[in-house]
Amino acid sequence: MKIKTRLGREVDVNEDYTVDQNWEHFTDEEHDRWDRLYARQEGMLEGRACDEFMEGLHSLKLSDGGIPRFDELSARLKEITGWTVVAVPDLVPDDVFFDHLANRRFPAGNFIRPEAQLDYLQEPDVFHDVFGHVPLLANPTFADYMEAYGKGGQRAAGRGVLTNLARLYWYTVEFGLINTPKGMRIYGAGIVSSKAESIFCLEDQSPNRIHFDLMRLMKTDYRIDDFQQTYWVIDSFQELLEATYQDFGPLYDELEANTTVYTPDTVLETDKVHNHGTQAYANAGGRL
Ligand code: HBI
Ligand code: FE
Repeated sequence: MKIKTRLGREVDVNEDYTVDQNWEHFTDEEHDRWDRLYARQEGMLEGRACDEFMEGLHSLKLSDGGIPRFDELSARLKEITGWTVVAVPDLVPDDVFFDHLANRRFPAGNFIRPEAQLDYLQEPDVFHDVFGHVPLLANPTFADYMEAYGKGGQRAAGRGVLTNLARLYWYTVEFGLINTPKGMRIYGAGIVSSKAESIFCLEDQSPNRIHFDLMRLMKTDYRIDDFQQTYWVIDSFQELLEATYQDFGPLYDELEANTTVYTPDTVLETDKVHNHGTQAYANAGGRL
């Protein structure tokens, strides 16, 4: 079927919104851009990203020269955790996205950011999706969590609580931090694929760093246009997986009964706080 991407391009996609990666369509310049982004970020993440991420990055050979071939990458990943990577032109509808995750397929954007937007773009491109998301899919516990999220998404959509569940994805899969014996580390894909946020999230005094709390987090708004004002910290991927291995039905009942929404900078008495942020960055106008 034909769809229109958010950038207005018309493309032919399969029923599940996938396309052939058609690796040959990338230019030498685009492969070179991947290599430069990879080298820059790999250096940045030494001592900042968690070991599980770095192990996945290296075992999947994401720097074999240019943008990875999805067929080869999928073959490697499938051996480890049963996940595969499929190409999509753009953001896909929520139900389609959840169906892919529930079946251990990760949809990755089939384009790379333009040179002028090397540091920041809002659309998920192949660097964000593959460099950012795929390494942790080689970790068995995180791999199970992502599948559980896809299945949960299908149920949440039916109950009209997708906004709440989307916050869980955002604050963990995209922007999560993890406490390790070596110190606080990054695991969120939105951070590991961003040079500036890799430093900001760990070293800046502005943002809150608060211990992961499922209900608290599902009531908290997030920012899509700038660095986060709050990062949520887990102790282990097991903690994350266990939080999702429960019936969310009663949680959704409570969210319907109590519709409080916290702003992204809120700190409560009951929060387990690692860093009570100054919010100096956001108060100064952030990116603007
Ligand atoms: N589509 N390709 C793609 N990538 C995403 O991360 C994505 C998506 N569609 C929907 C979506 N994310 C979110 O709305 C869900 O997490 C709720
Ligand atoms: Fe993402």
